[in-house]
Amino acid sequence: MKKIIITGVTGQDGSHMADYLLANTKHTIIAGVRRLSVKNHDNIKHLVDNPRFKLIDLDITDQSNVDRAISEEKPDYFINFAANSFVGVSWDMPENHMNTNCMAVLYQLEAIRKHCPDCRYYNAGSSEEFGDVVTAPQDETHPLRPRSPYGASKAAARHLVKVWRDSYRLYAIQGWLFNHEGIRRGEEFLTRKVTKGVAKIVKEIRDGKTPVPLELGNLEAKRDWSDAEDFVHGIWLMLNQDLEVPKEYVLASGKTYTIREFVEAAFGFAGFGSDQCYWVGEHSQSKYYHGDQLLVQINPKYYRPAEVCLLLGDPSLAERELGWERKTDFLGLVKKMVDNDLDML
Ligand code: NDP
Ligand code: GDR
Repeated sequence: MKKIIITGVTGQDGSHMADYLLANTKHTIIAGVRRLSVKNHDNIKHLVDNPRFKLIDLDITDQSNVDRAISEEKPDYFINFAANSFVGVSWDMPENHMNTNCMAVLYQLEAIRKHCPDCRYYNAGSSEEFGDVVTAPQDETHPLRPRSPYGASKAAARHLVKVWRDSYRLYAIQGWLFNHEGIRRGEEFLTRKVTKGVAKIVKEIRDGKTPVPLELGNLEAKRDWSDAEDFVHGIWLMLNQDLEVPKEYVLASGKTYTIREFVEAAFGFAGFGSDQCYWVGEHSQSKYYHGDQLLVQINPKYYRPAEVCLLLGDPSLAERELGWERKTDFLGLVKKMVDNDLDML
């Protein structure tokens, strides 16, 4: 039985990883949470009575806190999902992104080097590191060309992980994960904002009210979306390679869709079929109607200072070398999220 520290357990990936490891291994999960005035433990409330699930206070931006947690627990694995993960806000708080997504990684690597150098370490890397892409699909050889302070913070962390891996022979890796979503996705991210928005419009119409249209930004960006539950398995495979020097992999679906296509699919699963709906106008003037009901309009405040226009990952190396597979495709993911948000009405 091994000890696994997971950070970011109140978020989407950390909570799915805790579920996955409790169900599929006998290991103990040490779940790092930061203290907040109002607890936001919804994603882990089903785990708190599990004797293999222990909560500890862990703010990853506090070096002494990180050092103490690692020296006291001496974990066999450390999985770092904690981050300021919202790209859109990273221009407004770049220092926060650098501190949380990059400096905090340095604190973790140093503490592991000092206290438990055999610990296997994973940091959550991102397709946002590829940014202004030069080839499609993007694989492990694509250059790092971030377009946001968030992407830059993750790219900088990647270099730190490599330097600590090469210099101290740590089992330290950072996969490149393309967008992954699900019913625990934060409500400000595009997919969940849309599926919650669709459910809200369904309710307003059901209650005989005029629906308040959903407001979005750039509809033309393309993303490679998968189900987060498929990804935690891939991360665990990455952490358990039978190699002295571990490799880093891309996890993605290999398919890409525009924001507009996500919106159409989400409304479609709520009964607003594309045969009854239509777009009017272009770019910032785009509007989506069902009959004379306005469903979606653009609010320029959701445009970003610089956009990643196309993300399309090539997961073939992970499939071939790790034996990684996905269960849910794009439409399955959209349906699952819409059904969940309709059920919550
Ligand atoms: P979420 O935003 O859902 O979760 C982020 C987590 O980080 C939350 O639990 C949050 O805690 C925690 N956190 C933030 N700051 C701190 C801090 N200072 N100390 C301790 N914990 C902190 O992100 P996801 O689950 O979606 O993503 C997980 C990781 O994967 C992130 O690093 C993200 O950047 C990366 N990633 C995600 C992708 C995706 O599509 N989901 C794709 C590629 C990479 P709290 O609840 O207290 O706010
Ligand atoms: P992303 O996710 O930036 O890809 O980062 P997000 O869902 O925020 O944006 C996806 C795309 O949708 C466009 N968009 C909007 N986005 C939001 N949030 N809100 C809107 O109203 C809106 N309208 C259009 C965006 O411009 C963008 O093109 C996610 C995060 O999980 C990161 O942590 C992770 O590293 C990357 O995925 C891979």
